[in-house]
Amino acid sequence: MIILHHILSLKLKILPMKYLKIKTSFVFVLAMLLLTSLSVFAQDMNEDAVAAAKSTASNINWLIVGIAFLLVFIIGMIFDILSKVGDVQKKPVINWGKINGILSIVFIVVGLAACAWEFVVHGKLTFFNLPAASAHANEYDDMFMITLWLTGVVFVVTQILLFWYTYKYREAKGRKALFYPDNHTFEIWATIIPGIVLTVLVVRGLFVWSDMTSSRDKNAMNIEVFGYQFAWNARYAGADNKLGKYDFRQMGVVNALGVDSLKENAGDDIITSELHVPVNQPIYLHFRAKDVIHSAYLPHFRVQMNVVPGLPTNFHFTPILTTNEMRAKQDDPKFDYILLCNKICGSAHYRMKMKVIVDSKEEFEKWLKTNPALTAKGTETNNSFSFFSKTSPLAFN
Ligand SMILES: [Cu+2]
Repeated sequence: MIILHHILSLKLKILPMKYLKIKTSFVFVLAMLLLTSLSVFAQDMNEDAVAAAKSTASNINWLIVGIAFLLVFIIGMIFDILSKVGDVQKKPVINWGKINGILSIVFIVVGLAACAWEFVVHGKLTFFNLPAASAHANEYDDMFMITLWLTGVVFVVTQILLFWYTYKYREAKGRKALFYPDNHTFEIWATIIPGIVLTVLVVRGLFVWSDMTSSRDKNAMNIEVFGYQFAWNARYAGADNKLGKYDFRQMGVVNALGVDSLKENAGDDIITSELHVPVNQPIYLHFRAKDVIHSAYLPHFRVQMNVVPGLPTNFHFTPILTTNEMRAKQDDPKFDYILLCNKICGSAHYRMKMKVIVDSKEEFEKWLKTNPALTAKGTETNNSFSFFSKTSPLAFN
């Protein structure tokens, strides 16, 4: 507590010493602890999370927590006594320069080790461990890895230098700081090199992004992805490959998507709760949200787009491996592609996901015909329809 009191008052200069008594520090820490625990419980948690939190709480060994607090308190007392002894002797007993220098080295070693651990252990949970299955995925991954390596190397080197020099030039008796205000040559290069590197990365990113999101392909299959608390629907454009108009005033229990089935292009639309897409077919996804901002995330296809109420967004991609091909490739018969919500959109956000199945074009047409169109007339049109024979045959071969 005394150390904390020193940190608050002297080291961080948050408050002058005379205004901050030890008791005040104690109350401050207590208030912080209380607030932290309150904010944890204030979150809208589902039942599983509440159960998990309760079991974690019961697993805390309060005796160890108490001993730890006591240890910190004793160490603080020792430092306080030593510094008072130094004051009386008019010669400091504690060498803070040395302590801070050593702590810098400890910090960088432990910090970098923790970074490495994080990469090895949790790196597996990121999408880089997920196989890629879209036409643009390889270029996207490539770009990400180049940026990660470049920034990673710069991060490690600069942090080591920063903490090493903090240690090397720590406060010591008789050492005087060198006044070194500027070095133009160094500053010019330190601006030009990162400037060029960042420009190359950003410009390449812009090209790849515009390529990924543009809708130049007129033969792309139009599919709407509709997000709401807490599920997804897909709407297929049917025989005309044109999505029918919708009106939010028509949204209700029966017509969840608010599609006006009597309007032009709408009758043959098909609404499903699974997203099937044919392989090697350019897909043009149109995103729409009912209530709050969601984010459609298809990790295997390296696709993510915010789904915003009142603001249509879209994304263009071509799946290149069917679900069955990917199952064989991964040697995992249970493998499935998935669409997840990647925006914390409410209490049941965690279950907002939709299965994605990449079919061969025959399988896809067969599946689509098992789903009814919005109107009986639309169903008739769809049943005699093959998307592939009416659009460019070049898309498949
Ligand atoms: Cu959501």
